[in-house]
Amino acid sequence: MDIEAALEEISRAPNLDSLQSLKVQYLGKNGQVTQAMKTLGQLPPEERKEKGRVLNAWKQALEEALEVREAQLKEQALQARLEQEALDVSLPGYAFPSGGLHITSRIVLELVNIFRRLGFSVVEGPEVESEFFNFDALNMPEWHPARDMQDTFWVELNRATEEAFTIQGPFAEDVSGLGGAVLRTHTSGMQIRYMIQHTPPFKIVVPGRVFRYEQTDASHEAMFHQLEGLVVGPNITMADLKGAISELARGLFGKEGKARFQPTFFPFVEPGVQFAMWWPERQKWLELGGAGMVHPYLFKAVDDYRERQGLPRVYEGMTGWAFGMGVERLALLRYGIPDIRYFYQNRLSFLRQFRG
Ligand code: FA5
Repeated sequence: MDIEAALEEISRAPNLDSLQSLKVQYLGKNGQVTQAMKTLGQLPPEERKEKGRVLNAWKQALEEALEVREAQLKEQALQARLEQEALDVSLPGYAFPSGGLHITSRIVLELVNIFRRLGFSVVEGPEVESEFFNFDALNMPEWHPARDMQDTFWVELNRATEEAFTIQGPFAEDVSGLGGAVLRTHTSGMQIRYMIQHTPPFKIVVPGRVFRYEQTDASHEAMFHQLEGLVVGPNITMADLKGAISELARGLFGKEGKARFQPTFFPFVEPGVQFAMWWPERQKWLELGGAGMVHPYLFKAVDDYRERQGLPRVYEGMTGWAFGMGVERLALLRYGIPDIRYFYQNRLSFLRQFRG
């Protein structure tokens, strides 16, 4: 056996498998060195000693060479894997598209923030509303012609819808007194809900979605948003209402912003007005909503309800004003959007134009 050639072969073994076969070939049970060692016993003693020493030296040299090569090969394999799995942290990242607030949400926030600065609280109410809060308590009994102004989606009652429009907590009552369920046609029902649960004075705004069974067109949607305002206390006057709406106009349109009021009718206010705001940029008036002094009927309906709950009457001698405005209408006019139906078609090319 040529030990030099064997060591050379081991040092060049291309991979761990071939190294393993070399190990078997020389040092395995039937390997060349092992076999040679087995024949030592047949040799004469003086030869045996010398041959034994040589074979042991070979064995040791082979083992060392195998070990060195194995370490080299393992190191090479590790390097190859590290290179393959390397992560180049200097590569530019992927640009993930980022979302933004919907144009309606932005306007609602803007409106609500103006009122917050004026000391109003912001509250919200249920979208499934009872006939009582949406109509009756607002001085719109079933036979009242004003109900025709708001074509209504009726909701079939089940536990979930009942829970949605029942006043919770200490005010919970048998829903049978509240009539049928509707998708609220305006946010004005929250005037009643809030008054039932609170003692004046207070000032609130109520943003929210409302629904009407409408033939849609460029300025009418079946689902849109309103912002309701309600201020109640002793000696609240129409002048306060004009002041607040004018302040809103300035908040939205800057120093030149102003408001205009024209008489109109809503069953839940007396007197009633519709209001418009001056848009300085385009030099024109924008019709935005309705308002007026809270009708005494509402205070009576609320106190009657409270009395049925065993609560004191707190609205006698109070006055108040309320307003309700269309959020999308404001956006349409302010941004010159030609059609209200764009708002909820989820077309990104439209929505992206209003991302902040
Ligand atoms: C009301 O809903 C009254 N609740 C407002 C009110 C509140 C008056 C408090 C007095 C006191 P009206 O139906 O006019 O009123 O609607 C108010 C505003 O909602 C309208 O001026 C308009 O801006 C918007 N609006 C009404 N119908 C639609 C519709 N189909 N699509 C989009 N906006 C609408």
